[in-house]
Amino acid sequence: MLESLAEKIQGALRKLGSKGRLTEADVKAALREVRLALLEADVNFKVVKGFIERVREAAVGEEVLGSLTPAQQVIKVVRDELTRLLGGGASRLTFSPQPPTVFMLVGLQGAGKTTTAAKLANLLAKQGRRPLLVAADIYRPAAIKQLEVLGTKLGVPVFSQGESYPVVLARLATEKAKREGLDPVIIDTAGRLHIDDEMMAELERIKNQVPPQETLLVVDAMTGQDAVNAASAFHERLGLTGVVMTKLDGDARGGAALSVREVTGVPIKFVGTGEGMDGLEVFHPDRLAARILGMGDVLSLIEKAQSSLNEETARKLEQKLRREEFTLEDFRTQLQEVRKMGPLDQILGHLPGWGQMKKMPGMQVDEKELVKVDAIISSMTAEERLRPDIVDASRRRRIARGSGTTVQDVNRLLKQFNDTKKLLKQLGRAGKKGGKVSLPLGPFGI
Ligand SMILES: Nc1nc2c(ncn2[C@@H]2O[C@H](COP(=O)(O)OP(=O)(O)OP(=O)(O)O)[C@@H](O)[C@H]2O)c(=O)[nH]1
Ligand SMILES: [Mg+2]
Repeated sequence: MLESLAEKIQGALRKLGSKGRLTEADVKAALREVRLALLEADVNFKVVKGFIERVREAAVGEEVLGSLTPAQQVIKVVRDELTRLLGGGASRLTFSPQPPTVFMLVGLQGAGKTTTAAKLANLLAKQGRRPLLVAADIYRPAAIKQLEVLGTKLGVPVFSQGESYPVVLARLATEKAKREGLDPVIIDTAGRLHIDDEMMAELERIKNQVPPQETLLVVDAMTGQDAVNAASAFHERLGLTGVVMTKLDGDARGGAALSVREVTGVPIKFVGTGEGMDGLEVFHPDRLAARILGMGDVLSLIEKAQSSLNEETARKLEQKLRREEFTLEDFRTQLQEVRKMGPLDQILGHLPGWGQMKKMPGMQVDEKELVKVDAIISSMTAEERLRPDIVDASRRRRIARGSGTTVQDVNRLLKQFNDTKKLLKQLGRAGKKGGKVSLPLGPFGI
């Protein structure tokens, strides 16, 4: 996510770290590079100007320059300002005190409305709600079908009525939801290539008829400042309550994500991080800021793990860890669970310093490795899986032959297993201390 921007900003700030005392000129030089990085990432130039101004003011204050760890202080200032720019704290969805709550998704063609509607339903269903999806994009029959397919896959009901007017459809859907205790109602609307009056007028009519608790604009992060312009236009006409920034998993430069809140005042509430139904995350400005600065986003990683890990499996795993009975069989189950979370590279992207780490030799993530691991564990006897310490040299040779791998592969797996065991033990211990996991926070050590 926003890798190139992150790399450049980290590069600029790392230079400060190599100096003892900082002068005002050092700070200015670093900020010039940060400014360039932001502009290259297509952040709105006014936003960049204001941002750099605020950071400069805070960073050349006497406290920073005179302090013992001036580089860290500057990084902290940048992090705080970046967090503020991105909206401060996380902005949650509002639910109506009188159900059903209605969320309306709007946006330009191909931004990801239909996918986001389904992902949102999935997320809320996992939290125990009973959403109803509404196919209000009646202009393309394929659009209704698309939502129905996704709904069926997720086991979420989809309300559609062929070509009934969207306004009528929205009303009927809300009535149905009320009758059947479904909540929230998530309306997927039609997109247009450009902002046109007809589309806005229809969305306004739906809005007045229902009215929704949240009018969420779905924008494609890959479209840069166009996304910000679209947000301004939609907000002016409809009064948006939130933005969903999709396709941040791709090579979006970040300009849209970093500008939209400051330009429109509308908070980003969710980010889309993949085409799959789990690719939607609550947006946390502080965490994205930390990630851009290479401090990692361990909290999001843990949340993702928690929502993907089967609760029962997680509980069992924890018990085993506590009793120190974690075996290779568990290791394999855990690997399978991890694979459910999504592409490995994306998962690891949450880790502090991963951007740097993955360039190091031997750190490339290879999904094929996981298949090998599976084969190796399958070639072990039940006893060996329970007690890997009995796997001596001759057993290693047998296992390698049986799994079509090499002894080195088997050695590596056993080492990984031991490392994981250690890491999990640490996490388990930290988890018990009020849920705060204290991992080293990245290359700057803040
Ligand atoms: N990589 C990635 N792809 C996404 C994401 N969100 C949506 N997409 C993809 O973007 C494409 C368009 O998504 P749709 O949900 O159909 O977009 P839409 O806004 O409903 O489009 P229209 O109904 O034509 O206006 C699809 O191929 C989705 O899989 C995301 O967060 N990441
Ligand atoms: Mg659609």
